[in-house]
Amino acid sequence: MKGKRWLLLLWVALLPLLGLRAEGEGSGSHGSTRQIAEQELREGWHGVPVHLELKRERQLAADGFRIRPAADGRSILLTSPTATGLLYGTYRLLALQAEQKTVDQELMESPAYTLRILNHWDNLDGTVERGYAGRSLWDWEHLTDTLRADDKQASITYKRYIAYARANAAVGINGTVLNNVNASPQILTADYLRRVKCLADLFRPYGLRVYLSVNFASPMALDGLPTADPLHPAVARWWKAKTDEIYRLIPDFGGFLVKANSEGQPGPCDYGRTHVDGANMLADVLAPHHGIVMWRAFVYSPTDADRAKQAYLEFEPLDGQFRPNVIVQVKNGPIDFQPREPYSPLFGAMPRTPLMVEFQITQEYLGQANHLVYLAPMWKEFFALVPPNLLKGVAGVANIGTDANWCGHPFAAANWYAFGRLAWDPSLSSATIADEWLRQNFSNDEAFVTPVRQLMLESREAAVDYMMPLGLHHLFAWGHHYGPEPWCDVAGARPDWLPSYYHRADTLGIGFDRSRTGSDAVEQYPDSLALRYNDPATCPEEYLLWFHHLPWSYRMKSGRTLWDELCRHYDQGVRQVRRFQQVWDEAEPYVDPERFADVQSRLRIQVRDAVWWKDACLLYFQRFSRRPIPYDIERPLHELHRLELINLNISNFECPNGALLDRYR
Ligand code: BDP
Repeated sequence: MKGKRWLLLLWVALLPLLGLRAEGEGSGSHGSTRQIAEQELREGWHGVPVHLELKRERQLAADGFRIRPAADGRSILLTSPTATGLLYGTYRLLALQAEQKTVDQELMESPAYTLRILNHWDNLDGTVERGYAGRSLWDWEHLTDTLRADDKQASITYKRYIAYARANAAVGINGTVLNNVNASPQILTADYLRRVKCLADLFRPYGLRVYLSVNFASPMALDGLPTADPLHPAVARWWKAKTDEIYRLIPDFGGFLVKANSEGQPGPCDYGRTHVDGANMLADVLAPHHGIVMWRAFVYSPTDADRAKQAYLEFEPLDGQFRPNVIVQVKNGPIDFQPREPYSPLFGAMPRTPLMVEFQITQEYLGQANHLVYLAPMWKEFFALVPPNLLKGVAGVANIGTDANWCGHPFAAANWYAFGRLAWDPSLSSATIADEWLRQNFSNDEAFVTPVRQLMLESREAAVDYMMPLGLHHLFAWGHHYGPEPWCDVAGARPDWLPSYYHRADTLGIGFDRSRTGSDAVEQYPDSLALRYNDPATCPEEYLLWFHHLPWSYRMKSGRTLWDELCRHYDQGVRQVRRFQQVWDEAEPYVDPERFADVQSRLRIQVRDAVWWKDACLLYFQRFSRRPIPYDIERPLHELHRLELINLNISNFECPNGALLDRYR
């Protein structure tokens, strides 16, 4: 931790810092939440007096709020049915002030979802799975029963917890799953639960509820039960006792997130039971406490079935069988957080089951902390096809760590922000959210905001273009998923862990045939979409190679061949990030030197990586297409055989992209 810069670099930095609070103040009464709102206004609000009032109103959902300027303009009335709503309204006022917007009209907001939850993939040893921003925020060692303000380390982390809760409240996030879905049973020991309670107490006044990921085999691992069969009475008894123990410590505990029978995790299917059996058993022990189970649908097994079809095949038949407090949590796409996927067909296919979408905020497949990729457009693409009211809640895999700027790349915090804003109101546009974030974090100067907002809006499409355009997916390197490895072949690996399973390039063409005559994944979509996706002539080109295997000579809408079009997309991606460099360099007068240099340096890496992606993919696919790269686009800079040697898992490799390796480690 370098000084306290981490506090200064987030959007809430515009708000004055809270001091260290007295122990025990996180007791969760409405009073303390309200006091925080009042203190925030006292310290950060420069306008006319704001009066806070707790008040039920038919038009407002629980944590909604109404902001009403008095007719004479001399005061503002902020009302909400809950103290948390008052706090949200307070942060909205402060945000408007930071964006230099006047509060001269009534403003009424209610959250679209009651579940707006971050999923931390944090391990108990302090590492973060797919985390690119330092270590886990949770300093388990110092999280003892009382957080002592005189203990230096404890006080640093204490302030960070408060800043974290505050940042979440500022964008309306109201839940946090503290630990990795690949869960260690240890989290449920009495010792860890006491520490979890500390966090829950700190977060409560900010309206932030704590949840835990649980390992389905915990009864065996922790107490030596011979089985974790959900229908075995001793197992259900164990979970009931454990759940009661949790609620004695944390009366408003949110519930469990479960990854079961997925990628080697234990689950009910190990005992011939179903996901319903497992989820309902947990739901029953949580129900008396009003807790929920978020049961993940990220499942795929080494069968012959197309991996993109598997979650649907396993879960759709279970519709209507889950308890009301089970929510099936489904990744936005059918495979795994790729730069672009069509939506998962499970949405819409389980009308009698509450569903949550799981987005990935951390950029596992999008250049990690090195690439500037603003994710709101990707999530909006999902909401354009999946009506927001079909969902019960929204979860996002967090990108937050102990790095001085919280999220690694200075612009990655925009994705945390955008996640919260869209979970609050999925109808907000990507541009509005980018605009808010830039104004709150950098400058209100139009000369800065307009071009940088445009850069952000284009950044996701640029990444798709230089990584895997036209519906290509999973061309990533083995394990770390950073760079390109379309050739990757690991002896003995499951086929669906290898890029060739997905791109299927051969001398005839490229792409995965998921049409009716192929794996028939199209059949899982509603009829109108299935029809559209099934025919290459009507399939949106951005999904073309997701649904079709087509000849290299296939004519695209542009009149070009598929091969030429592919080359152009890669080239376009590279040219766009070069343009981003220019935009950023021109923004120098509006940005502090430290953040300016940081973003500048990461953009240089991004451009080099984009060239790396383009060369690796085009030179590799050229082996099959046997066609020239169109002569009017930039020639490859690398030799394919050298790119094939890159292995970021090997420390002494001489990489053509030295900076990348420095950053990566
Ligand atoms: C994949 C990640 C892996 C996660 C898994 C999951 O590579 O680390 O454990 O998803 O979501 O994207 O369970």
